[in-house]
Amino acid sequence: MTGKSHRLLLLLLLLLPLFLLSFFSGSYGYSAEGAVGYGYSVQSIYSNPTKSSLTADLRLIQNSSLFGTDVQSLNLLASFETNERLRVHITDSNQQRWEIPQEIIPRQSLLYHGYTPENRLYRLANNQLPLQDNHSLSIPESDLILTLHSKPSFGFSVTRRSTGDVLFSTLPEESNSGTMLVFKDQYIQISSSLPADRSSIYGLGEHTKNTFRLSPNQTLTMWNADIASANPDVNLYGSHPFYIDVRSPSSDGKVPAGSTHGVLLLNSNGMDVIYNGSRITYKAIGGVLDFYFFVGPTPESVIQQYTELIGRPAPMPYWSFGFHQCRYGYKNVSELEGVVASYAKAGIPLEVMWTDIDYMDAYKDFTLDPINFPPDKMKQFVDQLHQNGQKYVVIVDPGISMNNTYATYIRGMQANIFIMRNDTQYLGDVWPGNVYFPDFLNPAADTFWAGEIAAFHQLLPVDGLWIDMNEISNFISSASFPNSTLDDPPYTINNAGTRRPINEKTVPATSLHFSNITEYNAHNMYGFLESRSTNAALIKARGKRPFVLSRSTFVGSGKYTAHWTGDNAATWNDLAYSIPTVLNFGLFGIPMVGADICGFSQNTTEELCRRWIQLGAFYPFARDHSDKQTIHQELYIWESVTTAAKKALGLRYRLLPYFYTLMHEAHTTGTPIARPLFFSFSEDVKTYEIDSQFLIGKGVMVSPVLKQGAVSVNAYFPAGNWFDLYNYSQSVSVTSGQYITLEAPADHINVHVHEGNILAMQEEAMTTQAARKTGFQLLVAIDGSGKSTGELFLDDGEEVEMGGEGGKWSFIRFYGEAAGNEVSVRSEVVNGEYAVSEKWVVTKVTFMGLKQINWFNRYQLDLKGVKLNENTTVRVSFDKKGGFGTAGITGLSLPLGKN
Ligand code: MIG
Repeated sequence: MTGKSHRLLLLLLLLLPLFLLSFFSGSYGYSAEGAVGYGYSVQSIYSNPTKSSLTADLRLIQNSSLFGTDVQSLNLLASFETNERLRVHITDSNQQRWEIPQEIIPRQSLLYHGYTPENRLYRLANNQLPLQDNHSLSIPESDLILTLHSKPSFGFSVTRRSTGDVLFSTLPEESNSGTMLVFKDQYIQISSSLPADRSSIYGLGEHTKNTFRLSPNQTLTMWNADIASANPDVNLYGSHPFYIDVRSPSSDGKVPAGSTHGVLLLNSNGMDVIYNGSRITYKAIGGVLDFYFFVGPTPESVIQQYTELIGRPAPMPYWSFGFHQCRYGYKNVSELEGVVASYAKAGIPLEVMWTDIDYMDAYKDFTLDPINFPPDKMKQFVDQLHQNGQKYVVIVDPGISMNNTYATYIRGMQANIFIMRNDTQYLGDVWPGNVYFPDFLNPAADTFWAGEIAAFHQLLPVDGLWIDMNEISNFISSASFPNSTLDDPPYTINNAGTRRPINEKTVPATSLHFSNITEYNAHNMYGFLESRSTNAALIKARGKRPFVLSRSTFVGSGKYTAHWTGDNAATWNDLAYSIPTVLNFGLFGIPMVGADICGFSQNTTEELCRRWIQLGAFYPFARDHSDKQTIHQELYIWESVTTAAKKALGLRYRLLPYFYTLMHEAHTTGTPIARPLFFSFSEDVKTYEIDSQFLIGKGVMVSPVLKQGAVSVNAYFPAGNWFDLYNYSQSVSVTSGQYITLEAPADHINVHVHEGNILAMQEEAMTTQAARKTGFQLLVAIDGSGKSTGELFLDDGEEVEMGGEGGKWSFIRFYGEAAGNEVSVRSEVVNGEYAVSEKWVVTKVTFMGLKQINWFNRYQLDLKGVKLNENTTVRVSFDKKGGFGTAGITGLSLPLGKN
């Protein structure tokens, strides 16, 4: 190549990004540059005999040149898979395309049969005008209606029957080619209009966002990447092409506030999702269109319906709800021992000690550094932790060091389970240097992985595994194959926010997995597959409920793993942004989630760390973690942090039975542990924008301080009476939603319980094991109508199944009532034997929210049916300000296992 052409090439390369930028900057306005597609016409429609599904043939209207050749004919299949779930699947009618394998996310198979001529609804005769009428699919049992439209070209809409609300509509606008269906091998575009003024959209991860509700004019890219979560608005470690749409009321009053549906595009390929308020546009670079619409109509029911499809969240062991301490850079066993001892000395509960890659010998998985973390000392250390009732978790990275003296590597080669490229193992570069990556699509890789984990567990009885770098993260970027449209696809997704090539710092798209599945297609699923494999391996090795923490996730990962939000920074913004991310993962079916408490990168400060542990104490997953170059940030380092941590974690530990019961609820129904306010108060449209507060379960609201220097917090209180969990006689009562300024001195975080809830709490302790031995205390917050309810799930905390058949567990429902001069709480027990055998008892009952009745007169108290003993005391107090009475009865010993 001559110098001149070199320069020309360089110039072109420099101009290309500019060109691309200008090209894609409009969210869907391609008209100036030429159409990206001209849409499809509807050729025929068949309904199946049961009338719960239909198929349609679509034919391309006109070829377009951008992003490759158009697929000429498409087949659409729509079906009501359940009364709550409508699926719309569109693919090439002549050729099999990549779809997520059934064994990865099991789902109903597509029924492309039974569509006989008698069932033909419509057929376009030769040279006829396109279909004039719209054709609908509906079943009486479902509130969803699907309508196929044909003008100006094919589109479909999904409507809620009961309200007439259009939920999703891909009807193209004639003047706007960005709204046409485009279906090419490597570019699929579909766009739905949205009622901008009534739609609140949440989800579409993984991204760090400064708000939980998505604000208009943004591109949400999905391509798993090792990009620090401290970077807002760019694609991060996981991909979740799922959103929920919470609707505000329609002006005609037909749509009630909070009417919610969910939309999943089940597609593992890289994509951009463009949201601009009145439109959502998908641009996927492969796969098929496989939409699932979840009818709701509540936020909670949408997530139940979503997780019914993708898999319910894995049960997490009881201990994992304790506090975790980690750091990148712990030097040796003695340092670990020192940290554990310092926590004990400071009186801060520490449940789980962690170690990052430092423990390994030259960063080789399943090895121990012989000098700093030698096997004998490590074994002693872990045994000691176990004797203390504490746990130990270590990190494992996917890259296996390419090293002929390394047994794991040799076994991996023998099993032939590494990802390939160009007929040889793909060579990446991560911590150990040269590495090969296990291909978790290969069943033999599961066997290999299970073997390695079992052997390591023999060496060191770890309690869980932390799987990092599984995007896959790679320190090098390998060159593209010449003219490969996989390595360099025609449409460039907005990777890293800079349209960086998809191959950068990962395994190249032309790499091959088991049965020749390309990395191009499987990329976003790697972390999911590793989680699944690790989960199974831990069950095999330990025979107990596994704990896996994965950085990379995909649709359905919650079935196998917990998640942390990755590399945040020790900044006040990162503190605040952790709430939207935690809430999003609840929507994604991964309820066990938390951010690195006190911040990962950059030096934290005493004040930030103090506020962070106050918030972090209420993350479902509560772990302090920091980067190697930063100052230490264990909670005992600063006195004020110690004090705040004890207070916040103290309440968390008292709430452990509540967290664990929520875990059970999440596992059985999918409902998140940490929830946005609108999950309980969807009729209150003001809650749709709240993301500096959240709920634990139905009725515990956390209102953290997120601003430097603040000693008060302006917290939103939905209607009703709220009781301060640190001071039961303090209540906030609002007849409609309202902001209230609360005091938040250095050591304090505001946590309130809403009327109508019963919390089964225990006492605080240094470990979850010790806390589980304390008496139960029922906190009964009576609501305006004199009622309240609560639940409690109990098992040993680590049997593999949670609440399974024949398992050793108890489930208790509590019902509180206040009427006239009487208050009561009673329980209904399922499987009471287990709780009885554990001798769990209620030692205290506190009623809150009692109306002004004659509580002053102690002598009128008659504890009907309550067996008193000499320890029983009754304390009744009345909060004159709020006008509510509190009655506490202590010294009880009521067996939990009995009604
Ligand atoms: O290249 O293992 O997100 O939590 O401390 C960085 C070292 C690798 C990234 C993880 C972080 C962890 C770090 N890891």
